[in-house]
Amino acid sequence: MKQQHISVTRKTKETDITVSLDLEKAGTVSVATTVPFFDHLLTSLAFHGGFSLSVTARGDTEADPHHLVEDTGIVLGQVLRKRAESESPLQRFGHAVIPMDEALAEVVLDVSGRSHLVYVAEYPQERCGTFDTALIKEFLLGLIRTADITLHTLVRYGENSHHMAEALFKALGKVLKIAYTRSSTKEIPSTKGVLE
Ligand SMILES: [Mn+2]
Repeated sequence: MKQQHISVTRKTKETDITVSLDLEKAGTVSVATTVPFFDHLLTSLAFHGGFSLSVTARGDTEADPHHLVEDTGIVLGQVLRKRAESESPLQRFGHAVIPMDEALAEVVLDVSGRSHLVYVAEYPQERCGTFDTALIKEFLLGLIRTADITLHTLVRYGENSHHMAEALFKALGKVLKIAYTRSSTKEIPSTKGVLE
């Protein structure tokens, strides 16, 4: 049964987050997390990935948006996990290299069934507006742990943290679209014949 539109809500004492994704339908992007630069990054992710994404997130951001950003990664990962289950076999692999002015970001994804993150980025400015660039890794860790994916994210260079982070999210959007598209073959893309 083809399940194109996937929605997950997760509520804890710290956050209340709903993520809805339709990878086949481009153009409907609505992101409201109460953290403006995070909204900007997630909007870029979906817009340049060419898919529909809705994110609403509320949480204990008064002191620090850490929980909210990490938990949004967790819920997006849960959505992607459902996508992998409903659309098997997937293309599985994706790769994108995206520039933004002086910055260059490369993202490589394997929907492997195993959680692994390689993250290389040295931001020259610690913050984009009020957003701490250290939270990007927390988002990615939340994502890979629940999606069960192998993700390599490399910001190769750049002089402006905003450009570097945005290039990374654009590349991630493109890669999600590629890897989570259903394969035209019926074969599971593994020599083991199974992805788990
Ligand atoms: Mn921007």
